[in-house]
Amino acid sequence: MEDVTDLHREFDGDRLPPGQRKTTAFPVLSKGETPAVSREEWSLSITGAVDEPQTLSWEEFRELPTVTQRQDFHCVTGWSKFDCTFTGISFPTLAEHAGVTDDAAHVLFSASDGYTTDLPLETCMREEVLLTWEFDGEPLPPDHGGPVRVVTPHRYAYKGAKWVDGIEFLTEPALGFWEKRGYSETANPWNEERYS
Ligand SMILES: Nc1nc2c(c(=O)[nH]1)N[C@H]1C(S)=C(S)[C@@H](COP(=O)(O)O)O[C@H]1N2
Ligand SMILES: [Mo]
Repeated sequence: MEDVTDLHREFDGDRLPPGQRKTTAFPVLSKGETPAVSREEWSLSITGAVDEPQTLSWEEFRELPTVTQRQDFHCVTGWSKFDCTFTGISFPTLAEHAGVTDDAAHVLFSASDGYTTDLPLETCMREEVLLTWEFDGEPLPPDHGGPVRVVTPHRYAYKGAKWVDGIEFLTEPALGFWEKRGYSETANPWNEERYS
């Protein structure tokens, strides 16, 4: 298993980012109800600045190479959970499969509850940005984003869309659900980029 719990070094920070407290619980933070989506019903649409827009079924998605990583999880409301084990497909693997075009600069993730979040493409093109379906060896629980969610251990967790069902490659930045409501577009926990 890959261990990426040391990525804080890249940001010259402690493992526990400033203003965070460690929790062993895994709180649920959702803007609304947990949507009921089975693996069979789930699909992922990939659109925008790509060679060929496509929609992957669960089976097609699962044909891509997978990784298992140990990661930390930092919520902007102030809690951090260490040593989460996630299995999934890395964002660079997915981007390569999609054939991202040269003019792509941002990525807008969307989810079945209407949630959206945006990140620069280069912030997504990291091996630790995962589309994950397994937490600590078990199927990802619905409340935590199952069947498939995104995790962004180098950014506050609101950058990781639970119940992800769409990835749009953009040539310009966009504002997602929390970014429209004053949360940071960059969201680096080691710089305490909480609000914009
Ligand atoms: N689709 C969707 N993704 C989401 C959210 C949401 O409301 N809807 N909340 C975000 C926020 S603010 C956080 S902190 C994390 C929480 O993940 P958890 O509920 O698994 O702890 O999911 C993020 N992803
Ligand atoms: Mo959050």
